[in-house]
Amino acid sequence: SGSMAELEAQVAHQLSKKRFEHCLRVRDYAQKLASQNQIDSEQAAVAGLVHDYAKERSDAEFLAVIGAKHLDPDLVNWGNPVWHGIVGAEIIKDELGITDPLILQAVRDHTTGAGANMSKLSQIIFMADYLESGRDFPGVQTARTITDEDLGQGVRFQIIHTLAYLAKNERPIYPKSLTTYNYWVTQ
Ligand code: DGI
Ligand code: FE
Ligand code: FE
Ligand code: FE
Repeated sequence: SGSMAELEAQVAHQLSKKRFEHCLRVRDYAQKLASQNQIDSEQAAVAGLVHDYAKERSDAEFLAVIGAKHLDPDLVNWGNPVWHGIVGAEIIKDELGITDPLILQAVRDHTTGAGANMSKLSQIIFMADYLESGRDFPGVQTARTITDEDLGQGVRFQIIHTLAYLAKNERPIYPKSLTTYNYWVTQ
């Protein structure tokens, strides 16, 4: 076990073709951002490839893992968008044997960020998920340019726009997303 090809096959087996291809594009974009930011390309590749590994699991499975691993009890009040990274990291650890704490934390942080506590690898996966070559939203090219200039300014751009989107659509905002906004908005 342990080769990139084997990991790729394991991820492919758990996801729709469409979501697997997104994971391959996130891996590629994460490697590009890693080289621009002097971060280990292999860690970025693995984290990017596996970041959505648990996205297609049932709510029942996430709830079981929250209980079995004694994760924050408030997590039961959220849903797949919040669970697939934070709870998904536990599933990745158990099923894929990934133990690198930086990789697991980057998976946990990939949807909501983590305020002041984001490693460069977490920032890279957060941005690669948003900017991978298949993404096409108004402003994506601006966001890519900003992120090429300054990774942290990319994180700032994304969290500002995501929070505005969630509020406009009357979606609940996970506290960690707010913490990320409050930290990065002043950067
Ligand atoms: O898994 P992906 O679709 O590739 O992307 P993602 O993990 O960044 O985001 C998944 C979804 O989570 C996306 O529709 C936006 C949503 N999201 C991000 N932050 C929050 C959130 N949803 C809620 N309810 N609250 C949040 O704070
Ligand atoms: Fe995701
Ligand atoms: Fe994201
Ligand atoms: Fe993703």
